[in-house]
Amino acid sequence: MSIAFTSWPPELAEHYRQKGYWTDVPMTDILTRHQQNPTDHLALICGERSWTYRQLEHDAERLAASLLQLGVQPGDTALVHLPNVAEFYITFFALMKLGVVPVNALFSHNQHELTVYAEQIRPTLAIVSSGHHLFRQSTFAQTLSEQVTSLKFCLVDGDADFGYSLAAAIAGTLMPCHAFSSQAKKAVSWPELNASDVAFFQLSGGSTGTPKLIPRTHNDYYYSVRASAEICRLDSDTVYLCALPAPHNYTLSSPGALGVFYAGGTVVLAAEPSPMTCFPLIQSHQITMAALVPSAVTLWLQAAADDRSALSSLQWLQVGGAHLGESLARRIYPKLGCHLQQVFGMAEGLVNYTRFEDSEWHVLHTQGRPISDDDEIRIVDENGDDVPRGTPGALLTRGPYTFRGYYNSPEHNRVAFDKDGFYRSGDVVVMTEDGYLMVVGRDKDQINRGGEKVAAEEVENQLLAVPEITQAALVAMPDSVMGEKSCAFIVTTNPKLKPLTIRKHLRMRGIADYKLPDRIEKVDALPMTHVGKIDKKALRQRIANLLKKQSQPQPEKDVLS
Ligand code: J2J
Repeated sequence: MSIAFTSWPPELAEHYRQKGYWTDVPMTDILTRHQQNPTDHLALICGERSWTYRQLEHDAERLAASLLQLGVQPGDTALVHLPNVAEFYITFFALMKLGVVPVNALFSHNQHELTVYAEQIRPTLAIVSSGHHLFRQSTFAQTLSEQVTSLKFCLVDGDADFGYSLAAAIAGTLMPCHAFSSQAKKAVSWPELNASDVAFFQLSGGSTGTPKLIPRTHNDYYYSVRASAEICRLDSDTVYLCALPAPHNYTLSSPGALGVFYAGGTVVLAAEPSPMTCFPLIQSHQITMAALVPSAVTLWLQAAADDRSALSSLQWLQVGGAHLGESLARRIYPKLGCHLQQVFGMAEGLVNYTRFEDSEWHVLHTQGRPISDDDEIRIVDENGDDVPRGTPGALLTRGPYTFRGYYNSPEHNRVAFDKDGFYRSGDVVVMTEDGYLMVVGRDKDQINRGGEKVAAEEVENQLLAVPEITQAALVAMPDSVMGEKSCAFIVTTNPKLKPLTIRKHLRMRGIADYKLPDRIEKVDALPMTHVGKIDKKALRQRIANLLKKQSQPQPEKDVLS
């Protein structure tokens, strides 16, 4: 059984097929297409371990076979929670082969997010890591399976005294059965996949109380991957550093690891994007391309000022996920010695790139132009009327790889899309005369914390669940490294309530650390707009002014007073 989701209208689907965007080939092809190559190229490096394309496919097959043995079935769903390790991709391809549809949670996600995702997709299977504090013992897995009764199997990467061993499942030694002997292996037949079906759920950065899931089909996602690989000119010589979270849409598909696998290049995994972790990897694996968020670029520039000799192989640095200031952009080529490519994308679909042949002006000042000629862009004013080029407006889009509805969210979908199926991205952009986009603001209630998206309402709900907090509003405040951090304004019945206590409460409620308010301001009342909504613009202004005042040198005290 396939997952029910809102698909494209038949006439658009037909158009996307005719244009060759949708090829009706499932994404398993990304690996299988390399299996007959006479040279078995290196696909993946993770620490001391590496995989060729044949080894990667072989491991994915073995894991898929183990899962079949366990009783996992096509059409089931899975909750995956793995860090940047090779097993993430092995799992991704194994599940795809089986027609099992995963949510790949970020490793920074905590019990709140995992529970919310599991409640939405009702998974049969969880694949987790004992490297995360939630899965060091069985307690949380147990609680989750009691709460979400569909959950039957848990596979654990790393040492654990519960569940099945992921390593054993990949090695084909999970159970003393015959299915994994070479003879029996031939008997395993994979289900026929329909490329119009949902391949996996992508995560929305969101602005709502509950994190939303984005169904991505084989057809639409594979198109974005192939087109991205082409735009970024990937080939078998590409050595790509994946240092941001592997499940993120950016590092998965823009062109990301899938783009690199499609092109036959090599993906090198890093645990996180600090220069201390990444520079030695760049040097030792002669990495040619990396993807960063602007806050990490700042750290790379600082480190490279001392010594950039490790970066000599790096040709292209992609920067996206959050606003890249022009002055930072300007320093990339002279200080890191590599070219900049700006990327403006979203897990919901639309991705824009500056192109290699673009002028310096476009690369420094714009966030690129869409992947596809059939990415339809509308930029509108508050009445929904199109604005002329050069004028800021809200970005709406539809196209061959932009989704048509959040999973199981009919009410939210009514506001997230216009009547013609255009997705309201929540970004405020300007389009140049020649069709490039500049992101100049946001009209969604979200904080972009160095590329990590925090939905204000989700955190506000958690704050309101803290005893003695009666009102809460989360807004963005400027930060020199992260671009933005979060500030919570709260009204409380207890004037002695400490930020530390509030954070402790939020931690206990199990929200991801990056969603914890960076600053908490107590106020007597929240300002309201004339239509009775919390005036977040006023709050943003208030915290920005306060920060400015605090950063100014205090006037020296008169020694006589
Ligand atoms: C300003 N804001 C940006 C940019 C994204 C490639 C790259 C990034 C994402 C991503 C992605 C921005 N300048 N260059 O999925 O495939 C903000 C916008 C956007 C939101 C989407 C990809 N690049 N943004 O960041 O789903 O506000 O995807 O709507 O996490 O990030 O966030 P997300």
